[in-house]
Amino acid sequence: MQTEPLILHPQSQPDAEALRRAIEYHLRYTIGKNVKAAKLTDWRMAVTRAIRDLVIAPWFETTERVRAERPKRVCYLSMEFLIGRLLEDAIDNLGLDEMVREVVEAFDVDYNALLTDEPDAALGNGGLGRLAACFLDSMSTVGLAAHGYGIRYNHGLFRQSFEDGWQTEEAEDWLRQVHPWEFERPETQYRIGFGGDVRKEDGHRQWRPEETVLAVGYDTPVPGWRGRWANTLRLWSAKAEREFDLEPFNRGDYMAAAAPSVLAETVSRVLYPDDTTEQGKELRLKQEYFFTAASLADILRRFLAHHDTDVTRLPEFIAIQLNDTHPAIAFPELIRLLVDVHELPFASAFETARNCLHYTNHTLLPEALERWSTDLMGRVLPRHMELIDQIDSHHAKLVKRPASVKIVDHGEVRMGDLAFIGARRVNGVSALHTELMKQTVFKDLHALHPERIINQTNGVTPRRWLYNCNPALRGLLEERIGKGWVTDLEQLQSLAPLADDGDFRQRFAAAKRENKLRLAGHLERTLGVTVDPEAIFDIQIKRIHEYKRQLLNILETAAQWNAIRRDPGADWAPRVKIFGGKAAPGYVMAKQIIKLINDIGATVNADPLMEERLQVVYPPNYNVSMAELLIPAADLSEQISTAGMEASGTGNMKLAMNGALTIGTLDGANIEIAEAVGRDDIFIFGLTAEEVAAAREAGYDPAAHIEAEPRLAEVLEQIAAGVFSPDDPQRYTGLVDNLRQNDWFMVAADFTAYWEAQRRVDAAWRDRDAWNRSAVLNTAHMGWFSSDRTIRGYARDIWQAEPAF
Ligand code: 26Q
Repeated sequence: MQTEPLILHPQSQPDAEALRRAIEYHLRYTIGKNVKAAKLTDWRMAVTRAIRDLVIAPWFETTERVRAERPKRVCYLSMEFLIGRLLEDAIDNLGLDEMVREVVEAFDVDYNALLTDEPDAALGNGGLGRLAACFLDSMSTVGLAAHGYGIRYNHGLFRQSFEDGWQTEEAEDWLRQVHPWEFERPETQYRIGFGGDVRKEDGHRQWRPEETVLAVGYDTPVPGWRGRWANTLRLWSAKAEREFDLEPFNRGDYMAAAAPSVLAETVSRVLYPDDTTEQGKELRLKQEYFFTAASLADILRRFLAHHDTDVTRLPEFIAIQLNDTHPAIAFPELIRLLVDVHELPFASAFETARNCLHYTNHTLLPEALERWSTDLMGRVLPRHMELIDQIDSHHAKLVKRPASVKIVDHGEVRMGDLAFIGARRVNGVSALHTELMKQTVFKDLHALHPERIINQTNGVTPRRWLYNCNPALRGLLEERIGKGWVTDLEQLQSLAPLADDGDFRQRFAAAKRENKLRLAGHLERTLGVTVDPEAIFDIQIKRIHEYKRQLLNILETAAQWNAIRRDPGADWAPRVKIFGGKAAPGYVMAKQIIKLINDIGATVNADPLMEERLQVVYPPNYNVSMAELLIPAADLSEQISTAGMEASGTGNMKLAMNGALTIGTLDGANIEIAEAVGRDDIFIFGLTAEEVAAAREAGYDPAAHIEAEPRLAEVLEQIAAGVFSPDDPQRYTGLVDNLRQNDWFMVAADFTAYWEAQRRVDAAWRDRDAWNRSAVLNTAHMGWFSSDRTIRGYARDIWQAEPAF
């Protein structure tokens, strides 16, 4: 047997025999198994190593090219990267899917099982983390010199299961097995300090931390399309300076012996599972500072080594993007490095830092805006607390600001204001969201700095979210419009005329059907649930949040159950309502909503009258991989947030791109999607953001709406009476009272409009050919929502960086 390591270049496609040898080589020498003894995971590891070898050459070439040409570098700092699986993505990227399948099957290994054996890298909560992952893909595909920086959590987002319909959480454990994509960089270590005090030494203020933790870098190559370019994702892991104490060990006190490493390593142990702020948690602040400080130290080291010794030139070579306020401590930290280490005057440090930094805002929800008490900040980061005060007064000197503008207020540091003041550009993530930023949370700051806020509407990577997850549609597209769309998604436009071609519509519908059957098979295997592929697959997948209004969806489902029972003979459009999503473990109302969906679902599903009419399915543990299965199978996409509250949404884009029709409010990027696909091919309903604000202003009262809508009144009475929870009739008293008396998210106000929009959906479904035409047009008009477009926008308007392609 030939046992040479395989080092192939993607531009010279490997042949099947070389690939076979490479896999066998890795199985033997990297994994230490022979063909007879190898288990599925061993095979997966061996295949992964063989594929990883293929991205090494482009990775090194990119590094060389960037060294030589010195383009401006982009550093994307994000507390979350919700990546999902990497193997299939890499194989598809390199164009090797058929060959790898063949080779793997020749070893008598199930290829699909091998791909799904990989655990998801779930280092994020939802939209913000997934956006960061799409951006990594796009930055490599358009050829930007970029680094992602984040945290290598030992435990990603928790695993969700349902016990008697209630959410329970279990620790996620993706690093139990070796993560075969990463390279540990033990030589890339930085010492990160916490606590202590600040002293004056030879005229300089110097921070003496009380505690230090090492940040160790782990690099994952991020290949762009066809391996033309590859950037790096560098994740930091916390390590103790002193692993372990011998003295207590010798005494037999093993716990005390291990204490130093247990404490230090806690910093990167687990992702906070809350997608709004979990206010005031000391460990969270330490995580934020830990990865931000390590990333800045890394950026500065590289700049000094390769560019210049004049740190004021940093902004010419480096653009740093802050993904929300989580890394906003970067502003005082960079000033600290420039003033305390490089001895720049404060004003010059302020300007230098500000010219490097850019901040993306992802939410207007007041409870999600980060604030830290000055006590905590002063205790954990005493020098930064001083600098924040100095930043605040310096800003006051620079502009004539009203008294309302201050970073430190009522004993709290407002991180949004800190990030705004420290950034050269601030961006929102959809047109509406950016407007609302100007009118609400950043009104005063916007008046002082009117050029600073700009919009960059989100996008999603068409590689993962169309090409890879939807092979059926991919095949059809390749046949009719070629492959150029994969890196130039606007080419989907040329599908538009085909919407009028009956044969094409049939083929498009057949691809959708294939995806629905694939999902049906999965639900059967994993849950034992049978779904009818002829029904409308009506899908709402996202974190469970009151503003996202899963409640509106499930209340309408219950109303439909009532209506069908009253008139089972009517011509009902059959539906399968599919929900997916996790609730933050401490979010009591969200967990109640999950239970209510499961309770109503159980009642509906047990009713023989609902057969072939209505069904509710809620598979547990929604994650990136499940999204890849659900999205291509969706007929209807639920995007029904209270207008003004969803910053953008990105699931809305993935679903429409895959030919689902949207039922949605005029919120976030839904507005831009509606403009792109046209009002005839989308179901828009409900209050606008302005109307929501006006209704609240006028003293909104849900009671009037409930009274005017007997369908809703009936459902609320049923829930309150325990119809769906006979084992505990009082279960939803609080939930129903809240809807009747308060209803901050305006479920009652939008219920009738939603019900009517759903009946328009039913009617549209009856003319299947017209539906299919709309579906084609949705895909055809979604090209603008590629994250390649978004990234080119950031490069042009924010970073002033030049993509290579
Ligand atoms: C902060 C501090 C402490 C604990 C948790 C957090 C935290 C973590 C995650 C706060 C917010 C998040 C995530 C926010 C998020 O995902 N926002 C979504 O961002 C998407 C990408 O821009 C948008 O499409 C969504 O509309 C927005 O909700």
